[in-house]
Amino acid sequence: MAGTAKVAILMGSKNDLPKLQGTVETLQKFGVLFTVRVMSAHRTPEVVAKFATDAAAAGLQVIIAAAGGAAHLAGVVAAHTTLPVIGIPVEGGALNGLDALLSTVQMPGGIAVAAVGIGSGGATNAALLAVQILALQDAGLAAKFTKFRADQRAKVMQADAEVTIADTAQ
Ligand code: RP5
Repeated sequence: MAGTAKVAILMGSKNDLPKLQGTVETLQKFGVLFTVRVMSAHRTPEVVAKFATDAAAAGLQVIIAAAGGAAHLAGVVAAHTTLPVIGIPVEGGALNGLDALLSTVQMPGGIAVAAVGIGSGGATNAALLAVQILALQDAGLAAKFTKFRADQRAKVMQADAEVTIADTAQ
């Protein structure tokens, strides 16, 4: 996307990309400018360190880091920046993402990573959380987020009206 990216979506492997569809689509839906990069905390550690160190000066405001297995990408990124870092544990591998979830969420005190859940819900929520962070200083984005919540509520109310069966108790 043209312009200055506010959010970076980092992933440890190109193989993670299909799992991040919700992240990409949600940021696009809100009109948030972002960049997408593949970099690995263990395969290209120097690239990760440089990217995270330079991120704030490059105009980024939130970093989303997705990784599977013994997922340390989000933690390593957080160690090299004061920007908020959101970690997505990627589903897959021998433990189906449970290893990534624990690696991402169990950061020792002192370096924070905001961990979302495994799966498509987590991928979408990472973007929503990034939007909420950016919206603190962007009234237009805050209005879009408020409308998103209202629309979501209306859909549930509509579904309730469609499926509700009147009390059959006599
Ligand atoms: C992690 O290891 C990546 O984030 C990926 O989820 C996992 C496996 O990577 P590949 O072997 O598929 O490249 O670093």
